[in-house]
Amino acid sequence: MSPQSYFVTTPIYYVNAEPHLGHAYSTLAADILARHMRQRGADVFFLTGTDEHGEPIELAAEREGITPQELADRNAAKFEALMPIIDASNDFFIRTSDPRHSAKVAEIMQRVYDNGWVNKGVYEGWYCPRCADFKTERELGPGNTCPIHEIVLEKVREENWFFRLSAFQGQLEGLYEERPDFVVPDFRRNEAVSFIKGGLEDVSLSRPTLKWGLPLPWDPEQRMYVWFDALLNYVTALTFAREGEDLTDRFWPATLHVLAKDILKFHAVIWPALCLAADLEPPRRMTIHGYLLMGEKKMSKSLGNVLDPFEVIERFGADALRFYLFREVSFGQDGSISTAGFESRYETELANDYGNLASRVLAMVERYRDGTVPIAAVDVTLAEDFEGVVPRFSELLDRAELTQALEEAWKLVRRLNRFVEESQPWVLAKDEADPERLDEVLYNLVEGLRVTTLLLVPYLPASAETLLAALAEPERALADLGSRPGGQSVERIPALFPKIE
Ligand code: ME8
Repeated sequence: MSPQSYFVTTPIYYVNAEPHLGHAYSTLAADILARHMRQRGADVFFLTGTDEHGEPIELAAEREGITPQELADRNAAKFEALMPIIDASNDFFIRTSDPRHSAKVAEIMQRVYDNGWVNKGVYEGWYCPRCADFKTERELGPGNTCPIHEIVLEKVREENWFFRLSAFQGQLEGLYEERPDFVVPDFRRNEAVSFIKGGLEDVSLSRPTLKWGLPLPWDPEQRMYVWFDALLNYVTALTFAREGEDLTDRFWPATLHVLAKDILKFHAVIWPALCLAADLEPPRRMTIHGYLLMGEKKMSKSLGNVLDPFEVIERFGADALRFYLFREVSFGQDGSISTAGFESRYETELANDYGNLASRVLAMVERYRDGTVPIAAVDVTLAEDFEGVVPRFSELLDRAELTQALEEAWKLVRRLNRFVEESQPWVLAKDEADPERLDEVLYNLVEGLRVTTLLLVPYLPASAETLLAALAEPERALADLGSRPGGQSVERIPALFPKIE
């Protein structure tokens, strides 16, 4: 396949609190896609970072008696440190308090203003300081509460600048008609479309009372509503991520934004309109995932109930966490996670199905063939089950079906285990009753393990590297069963996923 550019992003996370597993989840989804696309030879740029302005940060800093910048510095460092720990291969980490970002935002917003997409007006409505978002009457919970944070909201009335979102109604409807996969999965697309069809209102672009925000270039008394500053990160980052280089032409429009359903409206409605208003091409696509749930409630900084990714990784390793999250929770849906569920999948799937398979195969090649993989033919029945897996797997990931793609790979893991049981190499090895069949079985096991592990690289990057090195595999591109003839020397390795004590 010819190299092509692939720009994938995560939401930039608020620095009013520390990173939790929910943030790791979105980042890992983007990482899996980025790693997979690199294997396919694409020119990949993977962006993540932190959203550092706005009232939630201002309020959190005030509670702690420090400045917003101090709070931002402290927590942004924790988000940045999370990336290597979860093995995220991001190409850049943007911080919106970076002056290079601010300068670019001012330039773009001035263009929006000059193009005539901004109005002055009076805003009256329900504002949630934790969401940094206004709620419509329809959205309010009982007793005028925020449906997400369950806090009582105040009605505010203030002079604001407005972004003329309503003017983009027709263009947005047209965009959704032209591009059926602009938002996936479909049920999220339908939500966005029905929101648009319900009639768009202009949105508040600035707040006079906000202190911790970027000044509007044409009215510096007013501070920019954080969402405009935040959404623009996806384009500003490209202008300064590489010293002395502007990556915009190479990577914009973004191939894929990864985000959860909580910020669908901002990305699927406001963001494409803002792009149009700023003479930018809208992104190609976005994939909306659900929430990781612990005991039925959304796991969040505000509601507590946080599972610490640092702790999980310390015990089980990043690969195990990556695997569990995308195996247990069907990507796109909400799903519950638990320590018990985690341990059970670790034992049965990672340690037994995969780790044990790898150990057995390597051990048998060493014992029966002195560590050299026999040169033999592809087993016909095994070939049937591997047939077409590379395009099938790739197509699933093209649609951001991360759980289904993992299942495709795991079917092969299970198939290889059945192949061991059916062919019983230890019986064939007795007195070398049928040395050719033993050659064939060992060759096919190594080959199957190689092909499957190449698929698993994005999910289990560290373990896959270890195993591919042991299999003397120099390539990382996806491969078909039988594409390598055998003859290489393999090495035994310690258990990839040791049993939990
Ligand atoms: O909304 N399950 O930042 P944020 C799954 N700064 N994903 C979760 C999650 C959970 N329980 N909790 C959080 C913001 N996430 C804005 C975004 S983008 C231009 C600005 C993930 O810190 C998920 O991706 O509240 C969600 O959309 C995001 O974190 C919200 O992060």
